[in-house]
Amino acid sequence: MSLRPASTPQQRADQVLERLAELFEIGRRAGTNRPGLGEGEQRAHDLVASWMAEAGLSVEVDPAGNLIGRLPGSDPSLAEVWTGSHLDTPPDGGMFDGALGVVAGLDAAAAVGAGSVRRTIAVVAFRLEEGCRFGRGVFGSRAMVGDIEPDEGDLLDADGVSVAQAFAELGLGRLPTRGWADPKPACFVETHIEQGPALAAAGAPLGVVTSIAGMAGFDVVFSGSRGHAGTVPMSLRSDALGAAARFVLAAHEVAGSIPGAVATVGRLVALPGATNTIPGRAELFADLRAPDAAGLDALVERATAAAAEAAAAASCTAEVLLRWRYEPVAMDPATAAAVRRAVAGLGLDPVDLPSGAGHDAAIMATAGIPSAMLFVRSDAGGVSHAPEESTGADAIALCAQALESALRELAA
Ligand code: HGY
Ligand code: MN
Ligand code: MN
Repeated sequence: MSLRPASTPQQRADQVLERLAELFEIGRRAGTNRPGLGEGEQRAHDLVASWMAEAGLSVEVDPAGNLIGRLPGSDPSLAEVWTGSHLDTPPDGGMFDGALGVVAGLDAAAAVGAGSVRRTIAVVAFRLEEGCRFGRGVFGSRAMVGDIEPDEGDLLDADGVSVAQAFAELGLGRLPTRGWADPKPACFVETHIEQGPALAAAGAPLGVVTSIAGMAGFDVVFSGSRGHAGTVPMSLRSDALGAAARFVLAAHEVAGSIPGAVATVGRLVALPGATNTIPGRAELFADLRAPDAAGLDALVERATAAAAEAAAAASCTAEVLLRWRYEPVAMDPATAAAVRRAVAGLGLDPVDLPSGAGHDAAIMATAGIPSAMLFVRSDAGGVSHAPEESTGADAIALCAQALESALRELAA
């Protein structure tokens, strides 16, 4: 959809929503399917690159395949102001997760206009933010700040395709081995749908993020004894799925006992997967999160102990493999204050809130780039990572204006 010169807040909101709807149709089934480093993400990058070019931004694809559109400021010697998010999605994802931050960022940059502020404004679409395809995400932002593990290219998806292979198949060459966010941007502002119920409960269309939760991801393998479903007495079984089931419930209980902590097992495989065979092996991935470091430590420690206890109770063994861990990180007070002023400038009471979801902003902040997040109210009970994810045109219109004024102040 070509760029109409949208001027009124409503016209801008309409254009943002039209673009999000166009992106939503890429890989559309119940929701949108744009797995990171996949064909759908690439189509989204190509579409947004065309919108950036139409808006007069210079377009670059960096060594990690991140898309960066730049609106020149009047003083190119100054560190840039960055905004953006990601364009990949979980399976059957919603219209707004990630894409809102990129499309609203482009809208706000275009509203600011070239040369009207001193600092160049860059709109960034980070590659492979979602961890669901390869078991680890925030790839583009981590690559940019030099935080890619040496063996990360070997991570496989469910079809046995590696990160390195998917990266090469998109024509992106070889995985980058060192960071390049140098000179570092002056700051980064990520706009994102809240993905929770807090803003709707507060009757607020916009929120300002205070901090982003810490999280740890584990592969857990339970090993028992495969056997005939009909001939092995219950007292003699080592049922690996039985151990895994105990672990899942124990992990939920541990998380429920730690303030703000959550534990999710979204993928569990019982092998050999035959209906009349006792599973000798069960493989699962545990996603553990907590708002603070002490909570995360307690959650990881107690969930790890729960795996051993669950295995022993089912006469099995457990192997717990840490795949990644990101510490909780605070948003930069000065950058967040600019976002808060922009929200207040619309006559709204800025609502401060933490983020339970992970974001590229966490990687940027941890790398020392002053970062902030503007949250947009989620409707439908805050549902996300699902086709029902939604917000209202009112919140989009206010988000566009708030982001524009925050960028004007930060890039002045
Ligand atoms: O998992 C997350 O929090 C984000 O959606 N990648
Ligand atoms: Mn997500
Ligand atoms: Mn996201």
